[in-house]
Amino acid sequence: MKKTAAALAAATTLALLAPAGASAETEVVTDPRGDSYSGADYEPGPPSSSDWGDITRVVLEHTRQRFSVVVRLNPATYPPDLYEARLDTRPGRPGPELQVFFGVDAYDDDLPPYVTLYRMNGITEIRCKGARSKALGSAGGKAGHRISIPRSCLGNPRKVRVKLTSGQEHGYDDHAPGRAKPRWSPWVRRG
Ligand SMILES: [Ca+2]
Repeated sequence: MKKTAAALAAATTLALLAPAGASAETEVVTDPRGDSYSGADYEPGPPSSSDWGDITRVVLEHTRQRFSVVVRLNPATYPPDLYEARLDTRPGRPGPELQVFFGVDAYDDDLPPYVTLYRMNGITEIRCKGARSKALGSAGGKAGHRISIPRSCLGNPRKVRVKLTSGQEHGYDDHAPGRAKPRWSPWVRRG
């Protein structure tokens, strides 16, 4: 018994001594307040500001078992109809491999929050048992949203980066990171 406790203490000490950057598993993306656009941005002309889906912060967490995305919204804006996350899981290959849609049903917020995964062809859905979706705050995700996906559904990648967009059926609201165009987050290694 004593031996187990000593081993545990040693392991804890080693974990505490490990350099912080060696097994980075969390990345935080901050995005400006007040930079969400109306869906009319597809029209020519300067973008107009929107009261919808203004992302302020995204936390990406990559553990041995799961990959999670936590989105925080500017509380002065309404939750978007949906979020789209493009996931790049293969550093050696151009472009994202996966497209993930999540959020709360725009017409029936009594339905449970959803998360669906597709290959980047936009057609093939990846069945993912164990993917979780949760609206944060009241009023259908007023504070933001959290999804958590088993790594096995992503092909057990060593690292992942994300382009996140909030939007409506007719257009996008906000990108994080990125303003007029989405940009990639930093790579998030498996912890
Ligand atoms: Ca924003």
